[in-house]
Amino acid sequence: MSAPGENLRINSARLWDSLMEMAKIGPGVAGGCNRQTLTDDDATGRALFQEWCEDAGLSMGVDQMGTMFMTRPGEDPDALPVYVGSHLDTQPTGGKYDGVLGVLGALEVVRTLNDLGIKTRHPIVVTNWTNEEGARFAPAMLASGVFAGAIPLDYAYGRTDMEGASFGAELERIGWKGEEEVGARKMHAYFELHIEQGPILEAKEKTIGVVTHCQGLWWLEFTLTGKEAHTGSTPMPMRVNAGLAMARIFEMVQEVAMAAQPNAVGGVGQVKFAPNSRNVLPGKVVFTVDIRSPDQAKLDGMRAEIEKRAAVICEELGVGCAVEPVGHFDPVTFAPELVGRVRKAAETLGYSHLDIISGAGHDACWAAKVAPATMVMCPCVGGLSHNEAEEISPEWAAAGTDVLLHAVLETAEIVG
Ligand code: HGY
Ligand code: MN
Ligand code: MN
Repeated sequence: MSAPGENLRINSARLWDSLMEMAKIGPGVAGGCNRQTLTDDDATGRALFQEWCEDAGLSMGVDQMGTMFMTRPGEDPDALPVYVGSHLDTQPTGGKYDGVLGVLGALEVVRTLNDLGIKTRHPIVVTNWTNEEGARFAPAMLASGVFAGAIPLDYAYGRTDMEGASFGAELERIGWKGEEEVGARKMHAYFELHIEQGPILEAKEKTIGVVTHCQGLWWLEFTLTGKEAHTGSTPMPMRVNAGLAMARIFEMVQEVAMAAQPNAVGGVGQVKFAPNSRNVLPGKVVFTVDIRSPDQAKLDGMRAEIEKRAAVICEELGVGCAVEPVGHFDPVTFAPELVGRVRKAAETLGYSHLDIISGAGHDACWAAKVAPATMVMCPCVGGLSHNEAEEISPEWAAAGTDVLLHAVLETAEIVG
């Protein structure tokens, strides 16, 4: 079936209004959002999304990880659905568009098809994956990881946040633990629209990112054990200083990532000191090293070097060192046929475009394990994301969703 003409576009004002409406739920303190997974705000956002979807004639299914599947029927009851989605959960100091554009852009695709009475052979399923961010419960992309069979359901249920609350208990508490077996659904294809979260598209003045790959990731959780002692009266030679070991490991991670350039990153976003008292040397320091690369050998090489050198650093300081991988996926190659449809859609619509490797991880990375999958990206201002100042233009949002519409339609096949 040929792709629809260049005049077929989404309703940009309706999309932008929906983005702004959703952004009011779990607002941040600086213009962004703090709608963390399985919080009451997440539940409120889910309810609003469900209302909008049901108003658009979609029927809801929810799996045991709380992922929401909103189905628009197709004309062929035997045809596997085309899934289109992303995530509504945000970072604690997140933006209004990370993930949300992909979920509400998918809903806008359906709303546009409804407006025009367009029918498709394959059903279309608008999807909101639970806990993409991994901010409250590691790892990131947790529900899509369980869906792809990469993460056991019980492991996911047992993950705990900084206060000790478990994923499973919180999912029950907010009333979004569904009945469906996770991963039982089969996909004809999966598309995800997402902001780039990096500076490339804006810098190169390209409106659409044609996402060919996504870099792989390791999240290595280090637990360093020192000796709690007085920061004033304990002589320097007597200290078993886990905080010092942490600092040296941070420096070393930076050095390893810089030595692995180009196409490698490494850093730490979260640290927990215990007892975290100003005048007590820490007995325990827990932090997660986040390393990524599109090159498998480089990614695994960085992991091996960091773990080896961290052990030496801790040995020298008499500090205990335990490492647990709490997040991982290998570099992803998206389905060339679907990537081609995204590129063709951008050309049909007259949008400048650039092939790009995703720096951030996405649910599409796990979907790609079980079905042909790909992504569409739009720029974001200054490449800034995971920051309340994250910003995109209505034009970029509309362009990305127009391309999503065309690529999805070519895959779901217009009938009648
Ligand atoms: O970590 C990531 O890349 C994503 O934002 N969860
Ligand atoms: Mn995201
Ligand atoms: Mn994110």
